Parts: sequence; structure tokens; C-alpha cells
Amino acid sequence: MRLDKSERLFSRARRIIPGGVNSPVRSFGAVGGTPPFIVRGGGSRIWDADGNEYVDFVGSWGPLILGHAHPAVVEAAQKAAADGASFGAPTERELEIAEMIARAMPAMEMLRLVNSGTEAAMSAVRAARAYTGRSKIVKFNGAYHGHADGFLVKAGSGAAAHGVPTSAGVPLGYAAETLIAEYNDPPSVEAAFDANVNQVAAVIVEPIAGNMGVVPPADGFLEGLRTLCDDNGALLIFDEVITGFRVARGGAQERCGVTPDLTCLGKIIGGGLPVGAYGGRADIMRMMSPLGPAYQAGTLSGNPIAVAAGIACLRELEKPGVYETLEALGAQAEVGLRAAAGASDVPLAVNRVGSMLTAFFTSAPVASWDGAAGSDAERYAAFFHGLLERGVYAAPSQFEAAFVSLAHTPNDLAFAGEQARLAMEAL
Ligand code: KE4
Repeated sequence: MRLDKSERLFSRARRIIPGGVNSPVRSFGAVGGTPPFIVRGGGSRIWDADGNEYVDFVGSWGPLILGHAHPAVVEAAQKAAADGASFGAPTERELEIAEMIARAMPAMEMLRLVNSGTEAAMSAVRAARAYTGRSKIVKFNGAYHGHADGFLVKAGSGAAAHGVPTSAGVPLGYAAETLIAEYNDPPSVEAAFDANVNQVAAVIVEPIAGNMGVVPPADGFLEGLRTLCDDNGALLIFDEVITGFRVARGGAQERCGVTPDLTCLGKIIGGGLPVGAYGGRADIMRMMSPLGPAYQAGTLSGNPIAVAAGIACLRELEKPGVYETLEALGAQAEVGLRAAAGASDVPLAVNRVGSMLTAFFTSAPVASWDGAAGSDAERYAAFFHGLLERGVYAAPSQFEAAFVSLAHTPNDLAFAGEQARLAMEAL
């Protein structure tokens, strides 16, 4: 596989953009090698600057649940662009997507659109702090909620992959307001509350962890968080930036039956364009300006083109059977990975919820950050490159989720499974 043009582009990019990328995990720092510069996507495929074709299981890290360049999304964005890119004034589309989101997630009685998952999570935490008058938050080791200062303490995703779970540049005072608990470990959450009585504004959790790789909640874990928050006067925030509209139309909160006080969304609700949202109980959201004293704003929040793409995407997800299809495709992907590992006797743990999954190179079950961190990341890197050379584009980090879209076909998955078998054989 030739990457000459990508190598030239990467070399040029590194002269002006830190690491040559606009988001660290794209740099392949966790797996080594040169990241292909992508020129086009269509359906389940992407093509790079050297003409290499890949079946894509990253899907821009989750937004492209319909696949690349879905006609409805493309047409909606083109039409919106022709009417003007942005007005900095209210538009009907923003109201339409807000109502669509609230229909899917009734716990979002009131919500606001922003431009990214980071903005959604940081704004939700600000709303919780404003509502409770408290300053501390509890997050989980290995969880990632975007790059706002207070979240970059033992963070997952690219922060974990690049060995900076607690980022430089975050003042100790900020970090001190962030308490760390262990995912799927209720006593660690209780301990955080007991050591900070009446100081915790909120617990923020990825209800199905995606940023340590996929780690589902243990039975009763989310219910336990709900009870602990209620018993301690704290709010429960579900960061559903990945899981919202991914694992069900109503996200993880629909699947698990636990109702958060606030929800963060991103990725899928923009259909590949920059849209985030946060919302929840109306009495909490009324803290937000211009109604209340907590300020949050954004020049391009609710951007007409991005929202038009998001509406088109969500409309496709309202069609009957889409989540059954995603479940079937996700299951086929899982079976393919397990068969590939079995054929080469490679120890592998596969965690999957619907169409999001992760293959961990470990023989032990992965139910926490420690489990994920105990995986053989070097072996993952070798597997990743074995797949890439064979035309399969997986997540370039052990601590990420892979995604199957509605554009993937059973043949795509059979192809990927065979390449996984060959890549495992070569390990
Ligand atoms: P953004 O600011 O990147 O749109 O969203 C931040 C965020 C918040 N919450 C969760 C659960 C998330 O997964 C994310 C972002 N996810 C990563 C990949 N796991 C984005 C990829 C990247 O950083 O380039």
C-alpha cells in the first residue's frame, strides 16, 4: 500500500499544525505510521490521497451512522448553504431539531444547541454548578468528555492514548474540582461523595463508555449512580455524545431505563457537521442565560447548514428497523472479530453495544479502565496496521470505539472479518 502523497502532505502539515492534525488522535500517535490523508467518503468507504480504498469503521468517530455522503444529508446541507451559511439569529430549523431530539429523549425537557461535544459537556457542568451552587464534579477514570479544562483529569480517548490523561495547562485549582472515580465501581463513587459532603454538583458519566474502548455499564451501575446522586443532592449528567442516537434512538438512557438530570449530545445529531447539544430538566436549564444567571453562548450555535444536515440524519434514523439493522451488522462485526482471534488463538476480549464495539487484546474481560489499560496496545497497533494494509480502516487507538453504519453491508463485514483473520494470523 503506497502512502507517498499522504507522507508528503503529513510532512508539510507538521510544519504548521501541531502534529500535523487538528485533533491528536488522528495523528496515529498511538499506533505509529503515517495517517492517510482522506480525500473522499461514500457509503461505508473512504479513499485517501494515494487512491487507497478502505472500509471505514471510524465514521469520523461516530457521527456517520448513515455512512459517508448520504444523499439526504448532502442535499439538505447544499440547500441550506444556498440560503446563507449563518445569520446569528433564530431560525425554524433549530426549533425543529430541538423538538426532534426532545421527542427521542424526553428527559431533555429543554435543550440548547452548541458546536461540539466539548461545548455540550462543559455547558452541562456549568448548568449543574449554577443549579446546585456546588463546584466539584465526579468523572470516571478513562472517560472523555471533551477538552474543557476540568475534564482533562485522567481522561480517556486521545488523552489516554497519548499518555497525558491529566493535561498540562490545566491549573491545579481547576483539576482540584474534578474528583475521579472508577467506572463500574460504585464504592469509588460513594467514597468521592463521602469525602466531599455537600460539595459535588454532578456526576458526569458516559453511560456506555466509549473512550476507554467500549465498556458497557455493569448491571445496576447506572441505577446506583442515580441513587447516589439523589441521596447526595447532586445531579446526574449522561454524556451521550457517542451513544445518543447510536445505541438507540433515545440513546443509552432509553436502553438502560435510567433518567439523567442533564444529557450531552454531539456527533450523530450533526450528521457529520458541527452540532452539539445539552439539555435536561427545565428547572435546571432555566439557569442558563438569558433566563438565568449562568452564561453560555456561541456565534455559530445552531448553524443553519449543520442543523439541516442533522435534521436529515435524524429523519433517516426515525425510519422503522434502523436499529435492528445496526444491531445485526454490529453482531456480525463482533462474530468476525471473535472468529479471527479464534483462528489464530489470539487472546481477545470484544465489547459491543449495538453498532459500537472494541476489540481488546487481552484474555481478561474488560469492565473498567484498568481492564482496558491492561490490554496489549502494541499488539493492537500491529493489528490496526494489518487491517489498514488490507483496506480496513479501524480506530487508530486501543482506547476508542469502532462504529458500523447503516451503509455497511454484510459483504463489507465478511470482507473485514477475513482481513481481520489474516491480520491476526500475521501477528
Ligand atoms: P467533541 O468536542 O470532540 O465534538 O466531543 C467531545 C466528546 C465528548 N464526550 C464524548 C463521550 C466523546 O466521545 C467526545 C469526543 N470523542 C472523541 C473520540 N472518542 C473525538 C475524537 C477526537 O478527539 O478527535
